[in-house]
Amino acid sequence: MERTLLLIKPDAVQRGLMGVIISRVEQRGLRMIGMKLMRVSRTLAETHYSIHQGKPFYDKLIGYITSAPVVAIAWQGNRAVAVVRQVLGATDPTAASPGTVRGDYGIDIGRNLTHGSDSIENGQAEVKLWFTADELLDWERIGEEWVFET
Ligand code: DAT
Ligand code: MG
Repeated sequence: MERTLLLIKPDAVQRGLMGVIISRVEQRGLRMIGMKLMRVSRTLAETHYSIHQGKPFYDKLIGYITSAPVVAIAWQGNRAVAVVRQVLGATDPTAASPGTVRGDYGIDIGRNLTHGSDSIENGQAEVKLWFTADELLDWERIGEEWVFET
């Protein structure tokens, strides 16, 4: 089944938005299979954002993500990657629709509160990068048949 990585970035943790962000995804019906509050090392930040290396915003992005604790969450479920991206909204909060996390709580692109994996392959890879196998739990939420048709 699809897996995806959600990061609640330092600004969202500092602003007390952990709960509302988790709730939005949880209520959508995805199954949380791993979660941890952690400080991001420079090495992990650079690996995670390697695709953006050399871009003008790269140094600030690494500084931002390593500046204070983040919450990393692995989610599983049908269409998990697209669902989390939809809940988060567009990268630039002023372009994100109202009703999305970024559209409701964000303003600057460099303080956009969250990260969500952007493809099925990256979802698998990012969950592996951020979690060890024994940090991921195999369980079933009750009533998943009322969320997923198959
Ligand atoms: P997303 O986080 O929506 O997947 P992305 O992968 O293109 O967006 O970029 C990663 C992060 O880098 C993004 O959350 C915020 C920052 N960023 C992206 N484009 C930016 C820009 N033009 N100026 C400043 N920061 C930017
Ligand atoms: Mg991205």
